[in-house]
Amino acid sequence: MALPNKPLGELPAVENPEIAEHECDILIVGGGMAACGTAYEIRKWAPDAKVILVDKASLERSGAVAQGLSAINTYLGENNPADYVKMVRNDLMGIVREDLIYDLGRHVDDSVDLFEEWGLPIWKQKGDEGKTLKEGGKPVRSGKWQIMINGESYKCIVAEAAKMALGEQNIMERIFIVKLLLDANKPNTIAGAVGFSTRENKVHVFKCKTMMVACGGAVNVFRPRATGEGMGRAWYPVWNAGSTYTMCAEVGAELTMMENRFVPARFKDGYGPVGAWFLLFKAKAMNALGENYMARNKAMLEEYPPYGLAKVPATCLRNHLMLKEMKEGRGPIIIDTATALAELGKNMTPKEMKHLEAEAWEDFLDMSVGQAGIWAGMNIEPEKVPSEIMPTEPYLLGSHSGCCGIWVSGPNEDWVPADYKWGYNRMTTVNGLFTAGDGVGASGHKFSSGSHAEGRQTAKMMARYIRDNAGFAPALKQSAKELADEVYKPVKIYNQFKGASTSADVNPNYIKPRGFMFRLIKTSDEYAAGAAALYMTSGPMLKRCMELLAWLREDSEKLAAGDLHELMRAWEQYHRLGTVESHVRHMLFREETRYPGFFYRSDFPKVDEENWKCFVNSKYDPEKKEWSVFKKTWHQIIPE
Ligand code: SFD
Ligand code: AMP
Repeated sequence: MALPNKPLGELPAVENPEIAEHECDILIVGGGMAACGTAYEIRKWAPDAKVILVDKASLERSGAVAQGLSAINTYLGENNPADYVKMVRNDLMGIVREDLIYDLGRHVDDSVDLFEEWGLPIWKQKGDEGKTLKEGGKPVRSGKWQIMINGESYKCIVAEAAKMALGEQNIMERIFIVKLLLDANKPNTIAGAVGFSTRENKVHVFKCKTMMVACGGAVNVFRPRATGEGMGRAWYPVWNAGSTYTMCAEVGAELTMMENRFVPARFKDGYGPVGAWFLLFKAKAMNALGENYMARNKAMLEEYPPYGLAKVPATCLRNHLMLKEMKEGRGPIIIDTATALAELGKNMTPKEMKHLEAEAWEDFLDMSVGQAGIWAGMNIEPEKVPSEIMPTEPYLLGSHSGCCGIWVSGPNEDWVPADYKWGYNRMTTVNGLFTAGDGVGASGHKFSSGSHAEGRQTAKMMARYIRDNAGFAPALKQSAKELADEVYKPVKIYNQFKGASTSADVNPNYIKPRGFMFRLIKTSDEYAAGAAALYMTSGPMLKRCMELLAWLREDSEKLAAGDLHELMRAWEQYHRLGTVESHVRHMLFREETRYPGFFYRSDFPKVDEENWKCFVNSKYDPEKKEWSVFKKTWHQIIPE
């Protein structure tokens, strides 16, 4: 049910929007890789259930894969799931949920086979062109786990399959979900959600028996390196605003490893990913003196056994070595694209060489078009001129090379430790509430394919959940009108006070989302180890950060919105705030530096395996309105 594009200009918000109420068995919140996986799979397990999918954007181009991708980063192929667990464990400095990772590893390839069946072109080795993966065609691997694709239309392809499986009439686009709703009678049980249309003055209230929330990770939660107009450019999708973490936490879902973050090394300013350059094109990074800093600073890796000593040292440690160069004034950091292409092209004909250069451009044209724009604008021919790379601002996510997120049940199988499972695979600690992709914590390196596969896994479990709870009739605590008033509160505040000053954006009685955003990202950047602080913080800095965030939370009651776009921005900022608070709360609790290169605690500068080889979890009590943060036991399942 796509709504038409809006006309030029923003759509004014009215004080009393229309209210629409919907009832369904299964609600899917989000329309990204994970949600499309659920939508595709659900009919198989629950053919008669009423299912609704709600996306804040348009399914065809929403979420992290909006621009497309050049690689599928998780395809096991000839590898086995136990080795996949070992790789993820090492990359995330030891503390991961091995049950979830193993479970994902044994299912992910099936999603990749489907993508190919639906029309996604997957590169094949010479001689195997025309053969699908399923038929034994050998993919072109950029790395041990990654395969190359022509992926500009990746999301369109995956979305189309989801739409066809679920039926377009069950897909509601451009509806921003603001909060989840607990059942009025059954404690700790999900019963619905409320959101609003970004295209018409309409609040939507949903009642459901079970729900899957996959609204991606959190972007623009730290002051970005990009400024001014460039602020629209970030590496991860700017639209994903921590909705997953904040909304699930607010209904009492336990969070895990929210102290974790991802600071990717990226091509400077355009945020072009580096994977294909390092892995496929075999490029080397170096300091301004032309030295390979991974070799120069090798001894630093030895300080972090076993994570630094693996064949591929953990991603944060690779950053750690790069940051040393930057801190000591040996920047800019350069990726030597010219030498890499020359080496690869040594035995190539001019025609083959041209093809190689085209692939270098396509890597960005397929997934990060702004980077290609920067190359063009700065006269950078990668076969002639090197490029700068840099560590970006931090991102919070659970599906790429980070692992913050929600604590979920693992598979209900014998080999899974008892405290890792409570019945339904990927269900949070709230009954009936599931998550996947960036939502699932302590289980990174799923990427696009793994997120889709995980979404599919939740489908099967949600079908079982509604079967097991057939008598459950969800009931909401608030009326639809009360919920609509809450969602439209920023509009009422704006209308009430807009006459108090000559500028719509500056007012003694309210704060606009843009101003709110600047306060939030300045605070996280300066106090919670952002790029400006070279990713350094300490206990006192984090405590101060929490004080400043508490004042911002007070002011979140006064967010004001004059139009529908601003109303979405207001709630996005609210979701970002909750996510940053969780991040800082966890950073403060974990008294060690578990991820050097992602952030440092000056008061606890080393990894402390003795005291901190455990999860940090937190939980909000929606009744008492109190947070608790605590340690949770880590289990090793796969031997070294
Ligand atoms: O190059 C609401 N990713 C890569 N994965 C790969 O497999 N290969 C790559 O090459 C990858 N790289 C990469 C990647 C991402 C990006 C942005 C770039 C490069 C530039 C990672 C994957 O894309 C990622 O792991 C998955 O997409 C995660 O899936 P999921 O489903 O957890 O999140 P999503 O796809 O972003 O979808 C989120 C959805 O939620 C909606 N939404 N809906 C309603 N209400 C709200 N409040 C909402 N908030 C958000 C969104 O609209 C969206 O539909 S590389 O770097 O390595
Ligand atoms: P990226 O483009 O940085 O998002 O990375 C894509 C994939 O390549 C991910 O699986 C990364 O873990 C991997 N990767 C990126 N850089 C390196 C590197 N220098 N060495 C090994 N793996 C890498």
